[in-house]
Amino acid sequence: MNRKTFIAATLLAAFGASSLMAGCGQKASTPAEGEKIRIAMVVKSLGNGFFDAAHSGANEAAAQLKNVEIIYTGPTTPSAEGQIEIVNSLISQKVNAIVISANDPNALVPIAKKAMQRGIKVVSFDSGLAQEGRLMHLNPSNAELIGKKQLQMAADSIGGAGEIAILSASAQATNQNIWIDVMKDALQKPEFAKLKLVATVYGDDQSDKSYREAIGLLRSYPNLKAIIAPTTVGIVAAAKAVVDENLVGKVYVTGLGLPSEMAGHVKSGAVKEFAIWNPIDLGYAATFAAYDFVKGVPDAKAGGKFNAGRMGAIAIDGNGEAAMAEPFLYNAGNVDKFAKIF
Ligand code: RAM
Repeated sequence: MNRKTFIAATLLAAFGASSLMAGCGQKASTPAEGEKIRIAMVVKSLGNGFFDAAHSGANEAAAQLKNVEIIYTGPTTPSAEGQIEIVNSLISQKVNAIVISANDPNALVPIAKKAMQRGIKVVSFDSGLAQEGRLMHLNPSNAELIGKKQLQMAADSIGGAGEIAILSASAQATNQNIWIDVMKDALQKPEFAKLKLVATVYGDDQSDKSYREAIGLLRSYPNLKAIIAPTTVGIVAAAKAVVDENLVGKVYVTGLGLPSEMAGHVKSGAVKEFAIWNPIDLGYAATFAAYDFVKGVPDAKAGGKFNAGRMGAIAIDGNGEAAMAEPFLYNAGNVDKFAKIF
């Protein structure tokens, strides 16, 4: 080997080794002043209007924080496997933070831990990761409130008594399962004693599957009075099924929906009222939270707080959870006004 080829070979070996190291094991350090911060928002699935709204909130936060890039991503259908693959690739891309709405509280923990070991700040929002898989979880609101409000809306729609069914998102979704548990507990209480839960089915936050499941409920339970869909995808599909089966006025749909997607179904009469929090604010605040963790702000920890920009400071409890505002109720009186926003 002459001198030139020796130098080239040495350089190549050194480069190869360092790029290998970059790919596995090195810890991302706190970004220097002026360095671009890359925050990946990993949603349950793409094509869901709720997450599109959260994305616009993340972009708003990025514009205010300056020097922040949002990488918006998610699987095509809501599966933990799809999200694991995505997080793996975000680790190789060495993003600074991952803000995730998890399709499963536990299945994603090992990959989230791997990301954190590499210095990536992992924050869950909307649908949580188990505590050991994230630094913080941002709830849209109090779970108890969200669960009970949905039963209350169902009871209001059907005069307080009758058969009800739940059309949920995917069977492992952290957020929906927490709310369903709250509903099942509340059904044991005297105030909801006349509501009878006859079935819980899963539409996987896919319009076609949700629609088929809703049709199945309507045909299997002829005395059904209400369908509660604690998912913005499911509630639209259930309302369409009620209209298509000519059951408007006999079966009412309620749950969590986006005013922009629900206005027509309030007009058709399939839905009297539904609820939701502001998904734009949720994405906005989650992005601010991730930013504080990336910056190593001392208060950004369990028992502390984070700066949520135009929303002020938000407290983080001892379990690393934070919560935003109460869900808001929509009906014929206000749905058109909010339909213009989200
Ligand atoms: C769907 C998703 C999301 C949930 C909303 C209410 O868009 O399942 O996680 O928070 O509904």
